[in-house]
Amino acid sequence: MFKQVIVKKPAISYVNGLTTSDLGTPNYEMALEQHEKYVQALAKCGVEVKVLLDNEEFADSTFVEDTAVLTPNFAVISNPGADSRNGEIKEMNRVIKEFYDDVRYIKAPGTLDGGDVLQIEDHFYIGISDRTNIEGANQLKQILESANYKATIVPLKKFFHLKTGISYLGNNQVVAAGEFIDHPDFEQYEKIIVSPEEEYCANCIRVNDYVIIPKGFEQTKKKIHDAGYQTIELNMSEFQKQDGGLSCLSLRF
Ligand code: CIR
Repeated sequence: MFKQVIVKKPAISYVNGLTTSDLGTPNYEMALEQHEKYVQALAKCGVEVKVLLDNEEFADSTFVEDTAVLTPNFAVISNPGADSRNGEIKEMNRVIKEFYDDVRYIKAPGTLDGGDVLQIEDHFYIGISDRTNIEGANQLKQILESANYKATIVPLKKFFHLKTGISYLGNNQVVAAGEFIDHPDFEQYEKIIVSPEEEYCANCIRVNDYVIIPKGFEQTKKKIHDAGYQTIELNMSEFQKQDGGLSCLSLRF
């Protein structure tokens, strides 16, 4: 069960944030509206939502997931791999300390984005990407293993972040796309397979009794329903334009 979620309102500068997509510039008003609906969906899932104020200095800071990795007993403040985002951790460190007494840190030369970390029960998978390097991944692995979690490092081939291509629903089931469909590290999990046209839907979030999915991916939605889950669909168009998905917009704990 998740009880608490942290999100951050997009700033006007959001439209000038980092992206590799060619989907165009986000519409700020629409992004705000979509963000509000995201907050409402989380509330419907029964969590308390802490909404942080927007910060013009950090265009990508609405993607709070990248700044921390949270476990029931301790938090790890990440060290985001993009220079323009690294300063986001200063505020998040203060916020996280309101919730956690035990806070650890990923330190340079290690870099790590929370989007590269997927928790499946007591096993954490840590992607090596353009944002997370081997030093950062190893630091997190050591922190987790010292707390008796399992940790596996997964070098990524194509996906931006690990969780861009795989999500955990619970009950040993993952939603997987692209390189994760046949990946040996995930072979023990039952898979809901996402077709190449619906790849964006591989990033979805199970929050208590619901799976929140992006709107417009009918095949994957049906597969998730057929697996027995209730879904909430959200239009994510303005976040997809900046390489962001559903998981990126929150820290859930
Ligand atoms: C970035 O490039 O950092 C943002 N535009 C997107 C971050 C997405 N975050 C995530 O997948 N966890």
